[in-house]
Formats: sequence, structure tokens, C-alpha cells
Amino acid sequence: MDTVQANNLLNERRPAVADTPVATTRWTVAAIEALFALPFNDLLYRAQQVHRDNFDANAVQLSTLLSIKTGGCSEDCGYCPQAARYQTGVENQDLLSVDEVVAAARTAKEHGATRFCMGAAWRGPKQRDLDKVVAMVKAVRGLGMETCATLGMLKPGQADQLRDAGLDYYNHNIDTAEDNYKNVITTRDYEDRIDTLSQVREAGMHVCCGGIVGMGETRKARATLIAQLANMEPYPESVPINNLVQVPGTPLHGADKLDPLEFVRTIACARITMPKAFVRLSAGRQELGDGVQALCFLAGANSIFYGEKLLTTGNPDVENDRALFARLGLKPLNPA
Ligand code: SAM
Ligand code: DTB
Ligand code: SF4
Repeated sequence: MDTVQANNLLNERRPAVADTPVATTRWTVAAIEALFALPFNDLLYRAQQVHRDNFDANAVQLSTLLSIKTGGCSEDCGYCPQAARYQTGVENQDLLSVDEVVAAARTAKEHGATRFCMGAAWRGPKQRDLDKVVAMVKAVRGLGMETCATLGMLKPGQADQLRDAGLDYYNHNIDTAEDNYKNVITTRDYEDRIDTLSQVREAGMHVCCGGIVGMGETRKARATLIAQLANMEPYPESVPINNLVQVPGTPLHGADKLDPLEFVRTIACARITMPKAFVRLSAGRQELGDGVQALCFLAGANSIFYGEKLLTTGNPDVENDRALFARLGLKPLNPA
């Protein structure tokens, strides 16, 4: 496809119906495939323009992750080292205490993180566990940090409890395109994810929702994932794009590695289609290296996970990120 054809296809974007309250644009998969097909420089130029129209191009939001309950998960997500059924060497850890969580949040704040994200290896929280998470959210909020939690599927009423505790964001990824979902996860449906996301929206919390690439999917599947995120009404405030971290013992270990420039293209497509979202360069930064990360920032990524660990796998350490930010002239958004 040449650039003219690509640009023609981009015009396929359909404006939202006139009476829709939120100004939003519907993206066809073909239009996003056309973005992917642009010459790399044209795609990055366009993404950078959208980025500058909506954000300070040199500011990056810093979120720190903590695994508050690790391993032993009942689900079968093909990418995940925390599923009980895969032998990955991850050590199970029961739900941490509020004090342990607050201590980690305090350290994250001292290092400059503004958002603290608590992740649990659950299909969904039991009520007695949610009560403890509510206490954690209140305590982390009390430190003056934004709060995020990723706890799996929510039952009716649980989103309201989290909102009342002061939770700012709920992370719940669709992970992959709907028609690829069964190839990656069989213990729940794509619809289950959408149902929890609706509950989070209805409770009035911000939505953090993204996916994983590098799982052997086609470019069309990547374009479909981006379309499904961009066509949510409204689209998520925060969009983590993860590059699969291949963990031995998981079914996706050994999947064909994604060309790093294709990962950059995915970030650019997320930026163009979700102009006001924080697009997070998420898992997989260690494997990308500094040069590719710099291209991701140029493509419109403006958030990272900050701190030496994601949930169970490694992440660049704070010193490396500080050095990278200095080399690129980037600054943390709203430093503490
Ligand atoms: N159990 C909850 C759930 O699945 O929603 C919350 C925690 S789960 C680990 C959060 C997200 O981490 C997943 O949706 C997936 O996008 C991401 N993730 C897990 N393992 C990953 C891996 N090996 N590489 C990249 N992302 C991964
Ligand atoms: C997201 O999209 N990525 C983060 C966070 N949300 C919870 C998790 C990445 C996990 C990578 C594998 C691990 O460390 O266990
Ligand atoms: Fe469990 Fe979440 Fe991992 Fe799936 S991604 S196995 S639900 S911890």
C-alpha cells in the first residue's frame, strides 16, 4: 500500500453520531492498518504532531507497580508467569499487609513516582480481600499519590467500594484483539473484560486499559486491538502497551519476537487514535534498549512503569531511567 492509498484509507474514519455527548472518532481496523503501513517517518511525524497538540512533548508520567499478591492464579493467560498451572519458578506470596504496601509506596514517591499501582494475581477479588485492598488504597492516597489497582474481574458493587476508597484508576487490559482472545486465554471471555471495564466507568473511576503485543499475532490483530481500545466510548485515560516479556514455562515462551520498530509503530498508532490518553510504554522496556525507547517517546509514549520490578519480572532500574531521561531531556510529569 502506498502513502496516497494509506492516507485515503485514513479518511474512512467515521465521525460519531451527532447526538453522542463525548466527542469521539470511530476508527476502522482498515484505517489503523493504513497508519501501520505508512512510511516510518511519516507515521512518527504524525504521532508527534498529535502528541504536541495535546501534551508537553518532553514530560513523562511515572507509575510504580507493586505486586500485592503474587502467583498461584487460577487463570490460564498464555503470557503470564503467575498462572498456577505453569511452572515458571515464581514464588507465591499471600496478600501483603497495609504497612508493607505503604512502605513501598513511600519509597516510590521518594523516587519521583506520582502514581502507585497495586497488582494482584487473582481472577477477581474475594470480598474479604477487597476490604484489605480498600485499606491499602486509602493509605496510599493518604501519601498524596494517585492510586491504581489491577485485581482482575470485579463483581457488582466492588468498583463502587474501590471508588469510595479513593481509587483513581482501575487497570484491566483487553490484552489482545477480541477474535484472538481464545488463542491466548480460555478461562474467561473478552466480554468478561468489557463487563468489568463498564463497571469501572459507571463507578466514575479512570480506566487504564491496554494490551500486549509480541505474542505472535498478525499486524491486523495489532490494528484491531488498537481499534477496540480507541473505539471505547470514551477511550481509556491510560493505555498501557506491553511488549510480551517471554517467561520460560509459559505457553507463549518462544513466540516469534516482534520487530522493535513494529512495537514503535504500535505506540504511534495508539497515540494518533487516542490523542488525549496517557500511552504507557509498559512491560518489555529492558529488552527494547535505550534507542528504541527513545523512538517510543517520539511516537507519543508519555508514561512508564518506574522502578526495578514490574510484578514478577525485571524493569530498568531507577538510575538507568534517570540517565535515559537526562540524555533525552525528558522530565517527570508533576514530580513529587
Ligand atoms: N490478574 C489481574 C488481571 O489479569 O487483570 C491483574 C494482574 S495481570 C498480571 C495485569 C496485566 O499484566 C495483564 O493484563 C497483562 O496485560 C500484563 N502481563 C502479564 N504478564 C505479562 C507478560 N509476560 N508480558 C507483558 N505483559 C504481561
Ligand atoms: C500492564 O498493562 N502491565 C503491567 C500492569 N499493567 C499491571 C504488568 C506487567 C507484568 C509483566 C510481567 C510480570 O512482571 O509479571
Ligand atoms: Fe492471573 Fe492476571 Fe496472570 Fe491472567 S494475567 S494468570 S488473571 S495474574
